[in-house]
Amino acid sequence: MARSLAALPKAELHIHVEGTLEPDLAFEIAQRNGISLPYDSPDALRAAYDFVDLQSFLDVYFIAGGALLTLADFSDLALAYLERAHQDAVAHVELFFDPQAHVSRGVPLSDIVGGLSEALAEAHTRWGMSGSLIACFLRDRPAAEAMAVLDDLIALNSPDLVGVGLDSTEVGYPPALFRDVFARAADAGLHRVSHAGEEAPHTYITEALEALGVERVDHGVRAIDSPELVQRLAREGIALTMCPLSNKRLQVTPDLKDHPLLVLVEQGVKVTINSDDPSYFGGYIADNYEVVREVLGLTDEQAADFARTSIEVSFASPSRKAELH
Ligand code: ES4
Ligand code: ZN
Repeated sequence: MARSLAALPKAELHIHVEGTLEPDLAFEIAQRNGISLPYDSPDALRAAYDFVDLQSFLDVYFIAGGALLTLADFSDLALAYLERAHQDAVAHVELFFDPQAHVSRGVPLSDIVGGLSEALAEAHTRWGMSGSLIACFLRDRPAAEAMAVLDDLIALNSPDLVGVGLDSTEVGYPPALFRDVFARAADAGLHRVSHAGEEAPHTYITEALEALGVERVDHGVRAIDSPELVQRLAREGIALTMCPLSNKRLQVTPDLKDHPLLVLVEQGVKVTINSDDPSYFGGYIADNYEVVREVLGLTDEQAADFARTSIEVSFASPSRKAELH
């Protein structure tokens, strides 16, 4: 009898808070804000989830995220996710959020961060969960805009904000565009991660390491195409935060039998299993562990190793990591 994957204490390290917005909550929040979404109902929104690639998903993701306006919206959204994550024994979470998607609509940055922080504090009180925030810059928008948002984030001085990332449309927007932004983030003592090698080739992963100094790579699927890069990731202990259900739904690996995560582990790369945008991709973190077990044949020991790795490569404090190991 296989041990319950949901019960393994684990960290979630690749989770976009906007991607946890379930259609019912999107409609509830839109209604109380007097915003009309371009869908007739939660079911109609769900019916629009017929993604063929990253862009077709992002189009829906940014529309639904347009319902979010107030500090309470961000708090309610994050707490709903954290409660769901708690059911999957997530003991530590690093929440990605896209500040530009909201400040561009007039939402104050302090309300976004304030709402997310409120939910993290509540999850700590209720379940002893630890958590922090990683602000992701939209790579298809100008680096100067990201720099201005970074300055505002630094000025907020939130103890919850531990890092910056890079997400959204990948092809045509290479990491080096954000070299100066990430250098400033490093100067401010922030951790650095980046999506890379999801739809773009392995060269984007190498560029994220060299131009941005990232400590982890989000997705990194295409690393498998470069033996030199795989060796480097293993040697330097750069972890990949992988998301199998996302990769299937966005046709990055249409057949999960071809997902490289176990081969990468065999080559010595630190790999974690995460959910990315669970409202959109049909499963939360334990579902992602489960599909890897089903399709790639994970032993109990391998499953426990993924959970242990997630805690090890997290940005939790050394004392928190010791508690969770
Ligand atoms: C994302 Cl799956 C994925 N890739 C890139 N950017 C994103 N933002 C939210 N989900
Ligand atoms: Zn992602």
